[in-house]
Amino acid sequence: MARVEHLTFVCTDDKDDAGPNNNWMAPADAHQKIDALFDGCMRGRTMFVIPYCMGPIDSPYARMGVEITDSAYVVANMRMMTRMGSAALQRIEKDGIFVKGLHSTGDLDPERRFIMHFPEELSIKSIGSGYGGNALLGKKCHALRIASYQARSEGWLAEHMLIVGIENPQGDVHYIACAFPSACGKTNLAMLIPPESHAGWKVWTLGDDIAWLHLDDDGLLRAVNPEAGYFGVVPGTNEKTNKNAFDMIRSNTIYTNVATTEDNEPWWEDKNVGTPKTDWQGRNYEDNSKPAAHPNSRFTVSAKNNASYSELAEAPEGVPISALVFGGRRKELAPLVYEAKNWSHGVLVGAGVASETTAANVGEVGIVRRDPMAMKPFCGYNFADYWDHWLSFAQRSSKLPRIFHVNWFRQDKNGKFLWPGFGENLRVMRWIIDRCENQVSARETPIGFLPNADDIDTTDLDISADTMAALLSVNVEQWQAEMTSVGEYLDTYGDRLPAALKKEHAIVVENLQKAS
Ligand code: OXD
Ligand code: MN
Repeated sequence: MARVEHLTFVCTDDKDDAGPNNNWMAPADAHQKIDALFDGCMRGRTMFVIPYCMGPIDSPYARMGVEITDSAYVVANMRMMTRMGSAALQRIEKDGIFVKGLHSTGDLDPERRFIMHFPEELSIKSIGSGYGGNALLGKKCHALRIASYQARSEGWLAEHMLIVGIENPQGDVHYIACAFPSACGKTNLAMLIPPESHAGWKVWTLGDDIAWLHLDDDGLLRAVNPEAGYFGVVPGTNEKTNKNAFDMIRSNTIYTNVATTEDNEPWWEDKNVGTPKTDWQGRNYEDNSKPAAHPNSRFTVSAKNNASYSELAEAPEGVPISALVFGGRRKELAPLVYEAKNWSHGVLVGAGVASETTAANVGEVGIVRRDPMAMKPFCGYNFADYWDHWLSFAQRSSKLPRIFHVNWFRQDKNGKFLWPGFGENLRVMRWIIDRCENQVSARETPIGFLPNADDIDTTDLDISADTMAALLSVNVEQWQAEMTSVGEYLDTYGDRLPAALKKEHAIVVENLQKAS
């Protein structure tokens, strides 16, 4: 029902290349261990061979893979989530290079389960789990862990980011890529429906989970979405929270771990239609104290089902990115939005991302953990080297996008959300665009640039000036504690930590000290 980080390994020759952010095993030991589990595991089953392409089929940025699996469920999902089949096979024949993936559901015993990555061999072996993130090898395993490793040596970035196009009433479109940890609303933001107060605005979805970012010949950062579908969290999806998604999953959709109604319709918490008869495990649903659908139940659907799907999602050259946005789920501390002072500071902002854990991973929910660039579970190499790679972009282009941080999840003392979220997040995205176009000034604070009180449009929104002030405040003492914690975290990367990142950290600490 979820990713299993404790059973997920990056197997590089040198342990330090995997870094403290990954579980590591020597490649030979890992092969031996997992091959023993694979031995005979498909006997009596059907073996499927899936050639697939990540990215538009004719894009220079697209990458190929072949997944071998004994799960028809995986085949059906990969058919929606990737460009799979003969076109991919032809491109593999042409390119001659592809990621090799081997998957079996095995006996589903958690004691006999591993998800292992061999970035130096461009291969993946996964056994014992049928969960999307562990079994659809094109997604997290290939498009993030293996691709991030390749991207470093080839000079690009593979990121856990949605890509969205925001069109103003004059028809200008800005493309923005946002990295939020799992189950923090990436799919909702990627498919946002402008509120009634925003007549004439349109939002176009390019991707809801992964972005591959390349510098083009002019120094612009361009993004393609390697995926062709969405594997989204179902609970909470309804007419109000995400109408595009709600409409999109009415047909040709695979539901995983949802409850069902008497008529065998899928049901989930906050669907607001129908009543569950059977829970996600197929039991009669009687105990109302527990959710009927698993909190990480999912839909899989082709991107073409989405009414807001952008045609440019198929463009081989991708789209130019105006802004990169990091975010997390934080009850307190992080303001609604702020802008990094420059690219290197933005890398520090990304490295300091933290979020309360969700049901997308096995383990306790609601604990704050560091999730740099929302890539903690997905970076296929040492984070210290990854930050160094991010920092290096400043030497390669003077046209890099600006970097921002958002937090939709601030709460008051009673646990009530301060910001309405969902479609209203467009108001924050507008400020981000205004900043990129040099249309508004901003308030300089020790942690970055914050909006002036009037620059976030709150027309028709039932929100008081005090609440806005709380959302846009920087509590120096709390931030000092935060920066101490960020510093301690960064120090766990030892000598490999880039000096430039340490310097950025020291600058923020000093600015906070001056302000206190
Ligand atoms: C996902 C995740 O499934 O991030 O996209 O867990
Ligand atoms: Mn994700």
